[in-house]
This record gives sequence, structure tokens and C-alpha cells, in this order.
Amino acid sequence: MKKPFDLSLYLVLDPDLCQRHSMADTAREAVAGGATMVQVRHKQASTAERIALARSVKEALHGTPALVVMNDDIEAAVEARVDAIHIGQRDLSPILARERIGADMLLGLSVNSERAARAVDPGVVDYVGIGPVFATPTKPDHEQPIGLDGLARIVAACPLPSVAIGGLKRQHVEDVLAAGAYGLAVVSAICGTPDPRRSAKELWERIIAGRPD
Ligand code: TZP
Ligand code: MG
Repeated sequence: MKKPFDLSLYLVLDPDLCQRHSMADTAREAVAGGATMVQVRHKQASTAERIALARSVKEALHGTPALVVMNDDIEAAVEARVDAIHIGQRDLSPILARERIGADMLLGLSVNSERAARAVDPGVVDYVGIGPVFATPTKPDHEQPIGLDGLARIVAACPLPSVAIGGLKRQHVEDVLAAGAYGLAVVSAICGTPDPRRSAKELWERIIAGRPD
């Protein structure tokens, strides 16, 4: 069975920014502060290294409700038995990904335009990541930023719950929620800070307080 998921505060682990703490420690601290999902994203690693990393993050989060997501690498996701895989528009198609992961793993897809949002099949994909909202040095090859207006249009075109990403900091929480995204995905706002638990807590509190009820 797929696990229920909560996109409120979605941490994407980046090995270059997680330097003060290991990726597993950063995940543990962030989840203690309120992060609800943690993605392992390591572009330079081998599949074997990603599997080891995912296992260390799973172990760090054992006993918490947070879900572990693998970026891009289906083989690593299946082998490490993570909760979800996240793919982009340039990766294999969601249908092929779904065939390979089976029915029980969640599937996230990045979308960056209204057209891509309308093309999402809610029978195959479980959630979408929308961005980059703002330009960010964390992903130098990112697509053209969509801004908050673009975010609102893409959310409206998409049949699934969404998490916004790209240059997001605490001060953007209310605007992102007002645009209709369910949550925020961040790298540097947690990984790149001296105290990931505190950074996550400050974000999470603002997300919970800012959510329209
Ligand atoms: N995809 C779109 S922007 C981005 C990814 C992985 C990086 C976001 O990093 P940050 O530090 O939260 O701006
Ligand atoms: Mg990708």
C-alpha cells in the first residue's frame, strides 16, 4: 500500500550544502523540527552510493512519520525500498516509472509549465513539484523561474497536490500557500543552515499558521 503523504515541508538533501552535518543527521534534525518528507538527491553518486545513502536516511527517520523519497534513480529507489521516487520531465516517462516501481511506491513529478501540469495523469502520478519559483544557485541548470503568478497558474492547471520549490525561504511561506501549493520544498533554507532542526521548525510553524483552513 502507498503511504499517506504530507507535502507541508519537503526537504531535498544536497550533499554540497549538507556539510556541517551528514545527510542522515540533517534529515533527522529537520524531521525533528517538522519536515514531513525527505528527498535523497545526489547527482554525482552511483546507484550503490544512493542506495546506501537512502538506507542511512531511512534508518535516521525510523519511527517518525516522515517519508523518504529518492530523486531520479528508480533502481536505487526499488532496492532501498524508499516510500517515493521523484522524477523530472527529462527522466523516463511516469508510465514507465510506475511500471518499474509497482503500485505501492509514491511517484512525484516535476512540472514547470501549465501545459506539463495539464498533462499529468493522476492515475499514475501522486504529487507534483512545481518550480523553480525563484532563481536559485542550488540548481544552476534550472529552468526559467515561474514566479508566484506562474506558480498559481500551474497549481490551478494541475489535478494533484503540489509542493513548490526554488529559492524558497521563510518569508515566502504565505505567498506560496496563497498560490495554492500545499507545501514548500527547500534545500538551502534547511541544509545550508547551522541548525537544520531550528530552520525546519521556523518554516513548519509558519506553514501551519499560514495554511488557509
Ligand atoms: N529543483 C528546482 S529548484 C531546485 C530543485 C532541486 C533547488 C532548490 O534549492 P533551494 O536551495 O531551496 O533554492
Ligand atoms: Mg530529475
